[in-house]
Amino acid sequence: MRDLWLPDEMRNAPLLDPHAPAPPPTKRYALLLNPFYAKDPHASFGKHVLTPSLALTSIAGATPEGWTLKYWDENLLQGPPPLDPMPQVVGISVHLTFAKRAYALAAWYRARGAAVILGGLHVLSCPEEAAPHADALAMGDGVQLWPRILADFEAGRLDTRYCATYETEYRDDPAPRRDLLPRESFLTTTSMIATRGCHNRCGFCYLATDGLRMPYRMRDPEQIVREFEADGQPYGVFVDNNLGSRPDYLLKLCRALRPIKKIWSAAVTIDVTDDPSLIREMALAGCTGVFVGFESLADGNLEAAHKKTPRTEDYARRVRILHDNGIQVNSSFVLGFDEDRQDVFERTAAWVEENRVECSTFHILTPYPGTPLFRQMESEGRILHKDWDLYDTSHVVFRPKHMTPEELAEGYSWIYRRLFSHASIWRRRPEDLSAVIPYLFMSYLYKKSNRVWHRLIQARAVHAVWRPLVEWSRRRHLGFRRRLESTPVRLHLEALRAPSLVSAGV
Ligand code: B12
Ligand code: SF4
Repeated sequence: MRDLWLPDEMRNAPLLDPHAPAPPPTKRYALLLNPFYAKDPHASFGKHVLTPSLALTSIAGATPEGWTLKYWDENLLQGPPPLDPMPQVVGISVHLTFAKRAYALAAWYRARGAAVILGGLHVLSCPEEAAPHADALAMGDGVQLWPRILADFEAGRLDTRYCATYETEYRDDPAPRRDLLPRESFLTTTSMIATRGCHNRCGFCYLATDGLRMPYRMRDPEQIVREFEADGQPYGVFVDNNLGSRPDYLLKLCRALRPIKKIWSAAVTIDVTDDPSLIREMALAGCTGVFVGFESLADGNLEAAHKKTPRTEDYARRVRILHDNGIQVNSSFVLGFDEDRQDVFERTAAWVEENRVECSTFHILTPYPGTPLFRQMESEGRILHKDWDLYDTSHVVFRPKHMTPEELAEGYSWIYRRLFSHASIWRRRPEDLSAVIPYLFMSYLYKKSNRVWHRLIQARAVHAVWRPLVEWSRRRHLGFRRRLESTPVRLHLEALRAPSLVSAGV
């Protein structure tokens, strides 16, 4: 595979000095940590700083009064997390790809007298592995558990495991504490989540993990509007697994968002286009881009993964419905399914270009522990190793059926090179000439500027540089909306296309 530029700070976590001195823990002071993970040099380094995860800010919202909190995300390249003042409790979010780092951080703080609580997806999938590294595990919804954990800690009766389901009334959850985030480090701090769960249960998705019960839950649209307004940003990102799982809910949400005149993007499945009038409502509510998990262009792969989705031959028409409403598409594909042969890379790239899909994200098929896919691969003896650091969807960790692991890795590298190339960016430019310049601008800034991203992140200048561009996109979108409102619903709207942040992969 070709050697791509990856500076040391993005490849290796900051050093944790084993001898670093620390004062005694400060009472009722908790540190919330998002651990480092190595970045994929094929993709944009901007990805992490577009919008933060809501895991820690959500539990922060549920913190009992009297506690002081600090938020630290190691991926913002500001060095190791602080030891002074020394927290009494450290809460760490654990995903598969940074589990090892989370355990190292846990050991560092425990050695200095802090109690460590581990929570997050990986703790739920692999509790036995995580347990020795923590004073307590939070399994499942941390918003329910965090106040209980802190209360038990204060009372000196901390348990080793706390389990929660996702079955409480979602509307009763407090709003996430976005005020704790370093605003200057993210393009937007307004990550939002309106729903939890998904109507699908694809065999490769973490939602299919054994024992994970995540029924579909929704917040009131008015709560979302209030959160969006309160954070004061022009652009928000919905981090829901699938904002379109319940079209009736999405319609209500769009109607509530429309008056605030902000722009947003969200992940949806392509069946959201079953009703084109819903897509128009999304556009009128400020949606400028969607992230769509197409996963594969082979129906057999999707059937084997149990993904309920329209036939792949209909994907192009559906992309057009989104485009006609000024909504740009970031298409997400998984490579290495059992029907994929060596031509999958070329065919997928050609489809993306032919349909002028503005941005694409690729993932090497990765069997997450606890999922049906993992069980299948393990029973077939196809798992190559269990080094979770490499389960990041940019490394091959299983033996593909019709390729060698090396061929899959090279194909993944090739397709990113091709889609991030000058020629491909140009081929996919919008048909509407007035949208070409903004599209090119955003594409180059996102896809071809990793050296710039590296500097911006280190200098904490991401927000300052992007904010004017985001505001400009919002204004252009408002102009587009006015024209859309005055256009009969069934008219072909191609000429009205507005640029969006999705051309930048947002
Ligand atoms: C935002 C996001 C990102 C952001 C930020 C990631 C980050 N770590 O900071 C970006 C874009 C950078 C990103 C990148 C990637 N991501 Co991502 N991402 C998400 C997304 C869309 C939202 C996360 C979120 O905010 N959820 C909402 C919060 C409230 O829910 P939660 O995280 O489950 O947290 C709750 C509990 O788990 C618990 N909890 C969590 N932490 C803690 C800690 C404590 C102390 C306690 C008490 C409780 C607790 O309480 C929380 C409240 O209920 C999720 C999908 C999703 N909707 O969850 C995928 C998801 C987490 N990502 C995923 C993947 C695969 C990736 C990538 C590997 C993909 C890629 N190749 O680029 C990379 C690698 C990054 C990495 N290693 O994390 C997978 C993870 C699968 C797994 N088994 O680990 C997910 C689940 C998507 C999916 N459906 O497959 N991602
Ligand atoms: S549609 Fe997406 S979020 Fe839903 S189960 Fe499948 S992969 Fe997971």
